[in-house]
Amino acid sequence: MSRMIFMNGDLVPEEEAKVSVFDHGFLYGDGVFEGIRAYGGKVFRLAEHVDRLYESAHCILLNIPYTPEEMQQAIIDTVRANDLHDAYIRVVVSRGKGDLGLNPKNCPGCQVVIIAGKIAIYPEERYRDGIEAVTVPTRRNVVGALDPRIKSLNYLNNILAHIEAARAGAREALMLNSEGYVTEGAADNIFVYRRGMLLTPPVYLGILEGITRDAVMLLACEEGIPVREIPITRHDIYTGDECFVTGTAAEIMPIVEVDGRAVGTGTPGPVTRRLTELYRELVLDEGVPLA
Ligand code: PXG
Repeated sequence: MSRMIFMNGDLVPEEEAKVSVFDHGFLYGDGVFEGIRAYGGKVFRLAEHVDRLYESAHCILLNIPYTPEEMQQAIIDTVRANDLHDAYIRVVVSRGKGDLGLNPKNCPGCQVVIIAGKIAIYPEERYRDGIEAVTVPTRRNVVGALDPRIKSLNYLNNILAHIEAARAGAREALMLNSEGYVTEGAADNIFVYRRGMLLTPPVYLGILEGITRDAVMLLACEEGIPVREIPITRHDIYTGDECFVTGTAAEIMPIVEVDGRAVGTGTPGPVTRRLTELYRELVLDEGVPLA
C-alpha cells in the first residue's frame, strides 16, 4: 500500500505527492520544518513542535494558512491515514511555487507537506556503549546571520558538520560558535555532567531550542539534578564526567569520547542512564492520542 502524504490540505498517495521545481524551498531552502515522533499511538509534544514551526515561520515572514490547531489535526490525520502507532513525522512548509527570482512576493501560496513514516531506531548497542564525537571545522551559524532557533529548510550548516564528523570517523559532530563556545551536534542538543551539575549551552549562543532538551532539563530538575544553562567550552566536555546529546530522532545518546579524549570513564554514566530511563517512560506516558 502506498504511503499517504498531506499536500496542502489533501491526503494523496506518495506517487502523486509532487512539488514544483519552482518551489522556493527547492530553489533557495526557503521554508521551515519539524521532526516529530509518535510513540504507542500518541504524538509526543505535538503542541510544542507545532508552536516552534509557527515561530520559525513567523521569523522568516512566512504565513501558514492554517491555525496551529488545524495543523495539529492535519498531523494526526496523516499519521492515522498511514495506520501508524510509532512514527516519525516530518512537517515541511516552504514559501511555495514562485519564479527563478528570490522575491517571495512572486510566491502566491506556501506549500505544506506532512510525511509520516516508520521510525528507523538507532541500534541499541549505540545507547549501551555510547558514540564518539569530534569538533568539526564548520562553525554553527551566527545568530545575527541566520538564527539557529529557526528550524529552516537551509540545513547546509548542519549537513557540512555531519559530513565532516563522518569523514573523521565519528558519529556525532560537535559544533562550536564563532567564539569557540560549544553549541550543539549536527541535529541534537548537547549536555555535559560535570562536578555534580548538568550543563547545557544557553539558546542565545546559537542553538535550536530543542524540545527533547527541554524535556530532559525538566526530568533532571525533578530528579534533583542541578541544571544550568551556561556557556561551555570543549574543556568542560573533555573534563566532564558524562556527556550526551538529545533530539527527537536520537532521544538521549551517550557521548563517550570527544576529539580522542575519553569523557569520564569512557562509558555511559549513571546520570545519562537514569535520564534515558525517565525519558523512555515519559514518551510512552505523555502525548496527544491519535485515536
Ligand atoms: N539541534 C538541531 C540543529 C536540530 O536539528 C535538535 C537540535 C534537537 O531538537 P528536538 O526538538 O528534536 O529535540 C535538532 C532536531 C533528522 C532530524 O532527520 C533532525 C532533527 C529533528 C528531527 C529529525 O536528522 N533535528
